[in-house]
Amino acid sequence: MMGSVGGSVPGEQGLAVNRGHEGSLVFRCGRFCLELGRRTLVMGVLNLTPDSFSGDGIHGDPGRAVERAHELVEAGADILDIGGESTRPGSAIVDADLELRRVVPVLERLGELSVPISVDTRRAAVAQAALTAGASILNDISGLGEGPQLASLVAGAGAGVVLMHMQGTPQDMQRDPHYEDVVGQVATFLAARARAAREAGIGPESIVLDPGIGFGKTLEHNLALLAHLDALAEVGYPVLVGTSRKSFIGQLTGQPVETRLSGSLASVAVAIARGADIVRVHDVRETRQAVAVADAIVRGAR
Ligand code: HH2
Repeated sequence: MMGSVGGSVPGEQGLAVNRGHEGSLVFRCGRFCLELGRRTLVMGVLNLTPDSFSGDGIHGDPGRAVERAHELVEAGADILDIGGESTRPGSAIVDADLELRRVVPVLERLGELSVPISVDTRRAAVAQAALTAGASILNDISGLGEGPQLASLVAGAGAGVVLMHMQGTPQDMQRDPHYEDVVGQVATFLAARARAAREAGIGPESIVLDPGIGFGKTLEHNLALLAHLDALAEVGYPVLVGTSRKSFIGQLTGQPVETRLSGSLASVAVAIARGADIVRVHDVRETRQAVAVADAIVRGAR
């Protein structure tokens, strides 16, 4: 949590995004106001699933999940992202009841953490229960694309939202992803979703954009989005990137998911150099080290 924020700069289509002194921004989410810009924030992933692609899911043991949440905060997570549904390519669709049973008991046991918790869901029932149980951010891989209810929930709770781009659905998104201009199309889509979020009453300082690495994208699409992340930052909102252990790293290195840490750290460093404000990762402690070095070079942060 931070103190004062300063003036404002023009953002997408004349929207003003408040920026603090020395180019910093803020992300307002529930009772938290996170400072961005001076250093990169690390979002630690806590999957409450049996089938997450990274193999790190904790399933059916809320006590162990709470322990893991504390470990991630101890390792330096600035935000915890909790999800009860795997969205890896071809994953099984989970019904809202099951997702609720996975997520809510853990949130209730976590109580008031020192960092904001985000809930990774596309379902209004899950978002509502999670925001009531203590979550401060909705991380929506559909970019609030599954009906107007989600946006009103976020606005009503004063929560933050991560709007992610995805082409297709997790079930079919990797079949034949196609773009004329992936960077332009993703930026245009996210600008439109941010506009819709604001029209629904979500404040500009509560919106973060995410290109959705691996969500309906080929290797070339992912590389173009990371290389041109600055185009997304120009939309006028903070940018979050999730590259951790993803298959494009396997495609480039030949490594299986359990040994993609080095490749993941390289992608984090480049994402920071290209304008990422928040990185979503499984390996928080190791990422903090990469972020400290990248931030010192890119932002002059010590
Ligand atoms: N990636 C995953 C899930 N949620 N949310 C955002 N905003 N950005 C991402 O890149 C992103 C995300 C996939 O990673 P993971 O949660 O580890 O896998 P799974 O969906 O298989 O549980």
